[in-house]
Amino acid sequence: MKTKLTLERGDITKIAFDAIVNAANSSLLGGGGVDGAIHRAGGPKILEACMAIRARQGGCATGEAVITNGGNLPARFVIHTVGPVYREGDEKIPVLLGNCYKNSLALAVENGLKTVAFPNISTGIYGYPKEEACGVAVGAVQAFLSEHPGALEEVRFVCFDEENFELYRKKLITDG
Ligand code: AR6
Repeated sequence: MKTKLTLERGDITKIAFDAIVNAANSSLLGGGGVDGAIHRAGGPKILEACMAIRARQGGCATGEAVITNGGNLPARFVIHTVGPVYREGDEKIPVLLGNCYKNSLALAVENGLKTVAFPNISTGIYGYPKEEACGVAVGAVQAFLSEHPGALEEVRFVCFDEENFELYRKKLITDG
């Protein structure tokens, strides 16, 4: 079956999917933005699991992803990925952002998960221009889905702000 690619305006902490993705930092110890919202809503079990991963592998590199329980969230798991801090003209930056989406989806498939929701990684505190980030995110997800047909049931972009929501709406209509 073809994977559904969907869009929602709202708060990702409310999504009852197999996994929601967190725009974390490499310490995995929480922060502001969506990371702060996920840890606040999910409670201490998520942080405990992040600390166990830190003890094992010393955090998470930019573009990589790790998985924890979902604590008190409606989602069963949280996939924590670390987006790049934006730097204009650096060719590695879009590659690293694309890796966040690709590696998060790969981790979901490895764990037998079927539904995954993403926030707009790097477009808040990390300063990635929203339109460019939208192009990278949609491109990376579509590439993964065409390479792994039927592996997932639904991938959803959850946009907190109106600007991102409109960009994704236009992009997803354009891409069919
Ligand atoms: N649900 C969905 N999206 C949200 C929510 C929410 N509850 N809250 C914010 N957003 P940011 P980054 C959107 O800053 O740029 C943290 O301190 C927000 O509108 O959360 O990757 C980490 O610890 C924006 O579009 O993440 C890192 O240090 C998007 O989430 C750093 O911020 C990403 O904004 C990561 O920065």
